[in-house]
Amino acid sequence: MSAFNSQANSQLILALSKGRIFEDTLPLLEAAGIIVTENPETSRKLILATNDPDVRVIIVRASDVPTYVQHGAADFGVAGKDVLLEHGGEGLYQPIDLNIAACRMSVAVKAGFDYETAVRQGARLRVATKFVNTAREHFAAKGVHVDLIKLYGSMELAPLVGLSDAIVDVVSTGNTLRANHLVEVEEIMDISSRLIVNQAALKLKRERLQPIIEAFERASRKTQ
Ligand code: PRT
Ligand code: MG
Repeated sequence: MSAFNSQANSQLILALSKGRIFEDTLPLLEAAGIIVTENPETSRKLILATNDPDVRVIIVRASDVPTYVQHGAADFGVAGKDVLLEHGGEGLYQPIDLNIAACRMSVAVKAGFDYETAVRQGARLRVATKFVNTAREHFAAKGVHVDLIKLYGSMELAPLVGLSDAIVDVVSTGNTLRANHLVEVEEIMDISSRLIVNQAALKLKRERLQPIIEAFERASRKTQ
């Protein structure tokens, strides 16, 4: 069996995205006695070593984390609820909300756009978003007809150039919306990141994974 085969029972691979999720996960890893010894911001490596020769971290796009874990290419990972709702959660065990990378999913429009009237009049609303599943469900539950426009980033631009009437995006400080003259007109849900575990790995590697899950749980409770 190759050293990289994640089914080797003592080897663990953790999938993280660079930036806020990586940074907010470091203290949780430390609580489990795991120190990442390389920095993804300065290294070009996509597989990072830790102080534990059996534990490695892979760096992937935030929206790819559930895919790596679902297929067992990573044993566990950390992903936002926004990303998990789009992925669907198939093949994933989600034992804990880590309460990190907190934000909210909201509807925003250009300042001056009369959202209430547009919704009430029942005209089709053009909504640009990366989160098409969440947006579809939100507007369907309200009985609002929407044309969804799938984007992969910079949603804030869409209403400014007439691509859409509204956007559905995650917001934390609201600075990006304000800088682009957009206003939040509806909050869809609170978002935070969860620990996700491959269902087969949970059974085959329980001895290694369980103490880490418990340490994450204790540490994330403390920071709440
Ligand atoms: O950047 P990339 O396209 O690779 O993917 P990503 O944006 O999904 O990844 P990343 O690392 O930026 O975010 C990872 C996770 O962090 C998301 O899935 C969310 O669950 C969570 N999170 C928390 C956020 C934010 N806060 C956040 N503010 N994700 C994105 N943002 C963006 C937002 O899209 C907007 O463009 O930051 C901008 C708004 O920030 P404010 O502070 O100006 O409101
Ligand atoms: Mg981003």
